[in-house]
Amino acid sequence: MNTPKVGIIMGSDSDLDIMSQAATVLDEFGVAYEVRIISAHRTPDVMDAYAAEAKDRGLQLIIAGAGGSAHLPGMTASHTILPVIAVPIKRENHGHEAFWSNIKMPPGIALATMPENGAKNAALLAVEILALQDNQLAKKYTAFRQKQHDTVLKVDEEVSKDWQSYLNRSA
Ligand code: RP5
Repeated sequence: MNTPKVGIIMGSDSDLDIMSQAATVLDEFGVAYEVRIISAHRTPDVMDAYAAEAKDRGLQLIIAGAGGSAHLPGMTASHTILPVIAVPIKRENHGHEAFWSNIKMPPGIALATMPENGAKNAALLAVEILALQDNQLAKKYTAFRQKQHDTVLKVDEEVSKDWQSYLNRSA
């Protein structure tokens, strides 16, 4: 098993359905990661130790997801010099409190806040950062971007020819 480069952490197992999307993306790119449930308010001691030891254990960055007042991403960032990417968790019965909590990180501690439930983009940003020093990963990521590009061209070709047929076929 490769040493994890990315730590995917979240405040509760109730976040796992969303945060697992980051793990799936990292799997696609062959990036080693670990997944942990670490709560800023229920296990603050574990959060402190995890963040403080992360770099020495070989992690290169952390993706942190939390809902509610969502302290986990910002507090984790304050205990490590690794880049921390925040995923504000938003459920239907939530407001936008987690997003605002994360995006409003005061100056001095950087936190890269994604859109609400943006676990996939969190993983893509992680890949971009890791690819700066990993040519193989950079090639895979470039191929991924090219594939997305080509998919849009193909869809555009079909829609521009006959959008009604396209719409009916997709329905
Ligand atoms: C946050 O509170 C967690 O990140 C989760 O999004 C939310 C609710 O947690 P549970 O009550 O479902 O454990 O700390």
